[in-house]
Amino acid sequence: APYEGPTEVLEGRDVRSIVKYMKSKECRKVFVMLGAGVSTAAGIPDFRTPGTGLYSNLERLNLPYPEAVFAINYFAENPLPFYTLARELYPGRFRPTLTHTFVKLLADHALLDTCFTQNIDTLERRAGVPAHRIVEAHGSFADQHCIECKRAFDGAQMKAAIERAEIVRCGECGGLVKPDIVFFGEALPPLFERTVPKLREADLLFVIGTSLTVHPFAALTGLVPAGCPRVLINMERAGDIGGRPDDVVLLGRCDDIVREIAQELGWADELEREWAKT
Ligand code: CNA
Repeated sequence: APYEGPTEVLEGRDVRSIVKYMKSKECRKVFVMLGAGVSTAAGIPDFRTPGTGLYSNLERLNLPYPEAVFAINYFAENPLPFYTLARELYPGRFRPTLTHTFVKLLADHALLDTCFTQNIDTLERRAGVPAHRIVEAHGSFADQHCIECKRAFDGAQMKAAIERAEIVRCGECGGLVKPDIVFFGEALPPLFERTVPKLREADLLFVIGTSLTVHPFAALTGLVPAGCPRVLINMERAGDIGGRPDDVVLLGRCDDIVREIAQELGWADELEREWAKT
């Protein structure tokens, strides 16, 4: 249930109060959690938005259930749906959004500690967020391995195969090759596990464009300390954000909302300028 008592750290639950706090000395370590909603404006569908989300459009792939596209057992039997989807999501075809650039500005202004992303489109890097500030919690297309013998596979060959929606097999054992995207039931990358404890020192958390339904990622929102304001920027309510005194829920398109925050911070021109460079 939404918390309706007074705030404790922020003056109020609005953009002006968030920005006032961001400008104070109390706010040094900002963390960001991103989901597919940050990339929809780039033309990449999210999973769950009715009508446009990937799950509503997977019928043509003849999946037994939508999540099967990211299920390792299903992949082992029928890898083509994943390859088809991979072709649509493959990095290099899309331009970062204003929201990705906003995260870059947080880094430029020495506020960003870590950006945890569920996305596999690498648009955070493309926007110029420093690599050491990004945790790709669900992996990326940067590397690929045989699912049987775990041998690494050449990136250029993988890219070419995905372009042609062709099944790729390991030259050594004949096993299927899969980009290092984390499938349901697979462990998250070691960097994720190592970085998660830093959330205990967070001064501010932005949660942007995610339905907060995929675990363990979704549980990160609960790891920041009580005095850390949590700001949800999303089309709809998500997770437990709104349940703490200093939670702020800003509903709408994330690009519109970050533009408003940037305006209040005095970063409006910088935001547009940096975005134009992407
Ligand atoms: P999701 O469950 O599809 O949720 C997306 C959320 O974003 C929803 O709550 C939407 O209402 C919201 N949303 C959509 N567009 C906007 C917008 N313009 N502004 C604000 N909010 C918006 O996706 P999650 O990321 O929560 O689910 C986790 C999955 C999705 C991860 O494993 C990802 O790997 C996976 N995914 C990634 C991509 C990508 O890399 N771009 C694309 C599709 C799915």
